Amino acid sequence: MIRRIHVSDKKSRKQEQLERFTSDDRDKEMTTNHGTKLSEDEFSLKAGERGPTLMEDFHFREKMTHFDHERIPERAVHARGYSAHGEFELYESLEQYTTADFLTDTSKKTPTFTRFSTVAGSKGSAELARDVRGFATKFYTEEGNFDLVGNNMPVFFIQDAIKFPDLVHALKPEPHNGIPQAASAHDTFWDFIANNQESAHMILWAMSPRSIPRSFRMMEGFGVNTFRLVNKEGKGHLVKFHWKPKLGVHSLVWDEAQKVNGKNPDFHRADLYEAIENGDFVEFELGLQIIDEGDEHSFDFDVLDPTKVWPEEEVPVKRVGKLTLNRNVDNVFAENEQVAFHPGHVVPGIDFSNDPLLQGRLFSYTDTQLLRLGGPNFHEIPINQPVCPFHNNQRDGMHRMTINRGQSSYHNNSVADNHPRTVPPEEGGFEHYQEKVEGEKVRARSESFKDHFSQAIMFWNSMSEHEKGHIKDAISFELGKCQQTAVREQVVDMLSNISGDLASYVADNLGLAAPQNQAENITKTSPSLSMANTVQSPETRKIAVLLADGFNGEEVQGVLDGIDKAGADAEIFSTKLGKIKADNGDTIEADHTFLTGDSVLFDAVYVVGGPELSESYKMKAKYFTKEAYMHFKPVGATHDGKDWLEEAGMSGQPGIITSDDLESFGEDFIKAVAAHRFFDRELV
Ligand code: HDE
Repeated sequence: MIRRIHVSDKKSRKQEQLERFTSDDRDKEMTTNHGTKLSEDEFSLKAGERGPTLMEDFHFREKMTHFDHERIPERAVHARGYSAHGEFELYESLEQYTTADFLTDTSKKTPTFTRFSTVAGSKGSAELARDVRGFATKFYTEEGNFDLVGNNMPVFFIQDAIKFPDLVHALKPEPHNGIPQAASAHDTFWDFIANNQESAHMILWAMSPRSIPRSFRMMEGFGVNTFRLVNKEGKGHLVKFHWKPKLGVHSLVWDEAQKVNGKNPDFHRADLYEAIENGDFVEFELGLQIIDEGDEHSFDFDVLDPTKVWPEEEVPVKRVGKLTLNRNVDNVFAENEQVAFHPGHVVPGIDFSNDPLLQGRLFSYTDTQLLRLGGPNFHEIPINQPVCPFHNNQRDGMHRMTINRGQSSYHNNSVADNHPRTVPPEEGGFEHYQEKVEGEKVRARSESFKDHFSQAIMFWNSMSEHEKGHIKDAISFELGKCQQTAVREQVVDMLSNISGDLASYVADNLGLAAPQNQAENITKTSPSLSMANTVQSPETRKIAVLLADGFNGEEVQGVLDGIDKAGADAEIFSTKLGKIKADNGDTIEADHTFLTGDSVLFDAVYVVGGPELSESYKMKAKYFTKEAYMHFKPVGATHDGKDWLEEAGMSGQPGIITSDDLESFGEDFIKAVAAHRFFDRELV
């Protein structure tokens, strides 16, 4: 629900640039695309009022042709996404590691554009699919665009880019029937997993609660691939990029996620849009894990292997700056659809490693934009333009916008005094890192990439009981949707290399024999992998308040004030919209009815009720509350509400706050809201 519209008065360089391309139709006359004013826009030109439409109707032809060509191909993966503008501020200079100006000059605010996405579903699919989320940010630096094209999970399914088309074919709806949409719960995906066991670590992440985030604002982001920072002396450091959300990492539960998909398929985009419109700007800290190149071989995994994390306990994450998302897009097509990310968009001071997944990505992203955006000039689309000047001898092609003056479009030349000129590295020209590389030409996997299970076991060991339970049920669900027993059996066998407990649980759920393999006895843990110890905050949490005429006005006002002070949002539910009367004569406007809103769209419920409730009200309110309870959400109740909770057997359970002392009730309830969920609740 949007509370207030925030209008930012300070414009970034990117915003100023974009405004040169924006158009506002208010108070304007309607014309054709060629500027001819139009006197009529409802009727096509006909030979007689009841006659056929005439070919000469240029207005009709132009309007219809444009409409017929409005769609462009959706992204092959990450089709469903949503974006916001923002800015990046650096805490301290990183000149020890890099020359990139946005990572060395703390006085700069770098404009950014971030797009979050699901991976598997098509552009119109629901947002709470069990899926990885994309987290791609374009930094419009003064030295060119740097794109950090990451995900909300730090590892990937495969080690070599050549397998990406196979992975995506297996994940997407099956080709013979186009089912299922936006879901990995089907035979081909799990068949791929079982037959490509390098996916063992990632599949645990994908089955963990992280694949159904509460909000784009409550996920971590990871660059996944290993990059390189290069300093003034030309010295390189290997680096992994992280985003740490200010609001912590939080997820939904699966039953809830499935219902959200029906109740509000736009749940995540609406959440982001509304937060920004309300002035609740979204903050992530940029974190870097940095390894001296001399230490490249001192870990029990290969630092170039994208199926491995660098455990944060071994390589700490240095928080170096802050990203704030503070402006919604003006036009979803022009910005969110046309933005073209590319891990190869780097600036001097940032370079690549030989991570074989990254190497392949460096090819794929430009290639896909050529198809999707219709030609080689997509860098001229406003959202993609750098804020610094850009000149070269590339010319022409579909939809060229720039009008290049002059006779020469080649290098070297004498007719234009050899302009545009190249720039030596000391003056800011990009110089590739001079890494010594030699080897036989081979199609092979490095020996150091062959351990697929140690880190999967470490991940499993690091999960809280709730997370383990979530993973067990997620895999049981997904395999339960598979049709082929052989696929189920192969996956269970694979799981038994990670954990006997996990494999037996899933096997039992599927009616399969207990698996035979024995997981290696690895006890290593990495506590940072678990969401259990994340930041807890009530800020921007949505609380449903169930009211009916005659409610205790003074008490409710006190609780609502407390909710507001904590930075959370209360939204009022009743049987109909309009004013609800309190016992003291005050009134409050209902935001939702039980028809227009739903428990699954809220973080917590505050049950107040009223003295004279209809049976229908009671039934709906009880169902609403029970559902929140089953999803482990905090429920607060006073007066009549308390009695219902007791009747329904919910009282006394963790996260159920009931008290007649208003002050302690308010405090305890807000604490419970911040805690997010109470997984130790015994469900009745
Ligand atoms: Fe992508 N990926 N990817 N990917 N990826 C695309 O590019 C690709 C990978 C990621 O919001 C495509 O413009 C290959 C890892 C994000 O516009 C495509 C490989 C990570 C987005 C492509 C990978 C990502 C994409 C499709 C394996 C996390 C959405 C449309 C070698 C670090 C960007 C497009 C947006 C998009 C290729 C693996 C992140 C086809 C070949 C690992 C966030 O080019």
